Amino acid sequence: MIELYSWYTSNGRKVSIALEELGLPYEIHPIDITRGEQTTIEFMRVSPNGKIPAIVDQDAGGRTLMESGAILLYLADKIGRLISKDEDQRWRTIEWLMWQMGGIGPFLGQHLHFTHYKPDVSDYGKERYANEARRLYGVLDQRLVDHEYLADDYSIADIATWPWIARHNWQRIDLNEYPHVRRWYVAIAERPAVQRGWRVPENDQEIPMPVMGDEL
Ligand SMILES: N[C@@H](CCC(=O)N[C@@H](CS)C(=O)NCC(=O)O)C(=O)O
Repeated sequence: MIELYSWYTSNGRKVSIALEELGLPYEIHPIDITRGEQTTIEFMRVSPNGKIPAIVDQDAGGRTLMESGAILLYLADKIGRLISKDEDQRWRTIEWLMWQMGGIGPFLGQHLHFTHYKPDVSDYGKERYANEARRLYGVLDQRLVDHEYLADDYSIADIATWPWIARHNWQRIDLNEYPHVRRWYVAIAERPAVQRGWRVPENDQEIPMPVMGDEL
């Protein structure tokens, strides 16, 4: 049994989606980050950085893990799915997973901060992170021109990236400008495991769907 400490955010949803995809039994411990529950001593024993998501694997002697990228790799390796056994493909998956962890997550996070949450504090911040957000969407679109998924087969790299793209509305990004991202985004949104993972911990948010313009 995996114990999952999480909240319904882009980083949190990566892990609930992966657990649903892998069919691993888990118990959810909601950590309401809007009420500061991530800073309790009890939670920080599991996640010393004081951020969700984190897990405890009771089948592995109570092993704790923080950082969504590490958790996704751990879960994929534990079950032997969502990451290829082929060496080239395994490294391709890790490459795009790290691109998400170092690019999409931090920079779309800052972009959301300046554009969605605090639109009046800094024009410089707004412009800087909007430019980087558009650049990253362009990189993703380019990768998906001739790859169905980031590392060819659906993998933890897609699972890490998709919940951030699910906030395209808040990021004021029109997915019709990135047709390959839109195709990939919709395909993943339709997966039942993704829909289940989206609802963890229990919440009534709908998965945002792009306004469908011309089909590819
Ligand atoms: N690099 C971390 C980032 C985790 C993170 O930023 N989590 C956010 C929610 S999406 C959080 O816990 N925020 C609470 C806080 O910053 O106090 C990961 O990928 O796990």
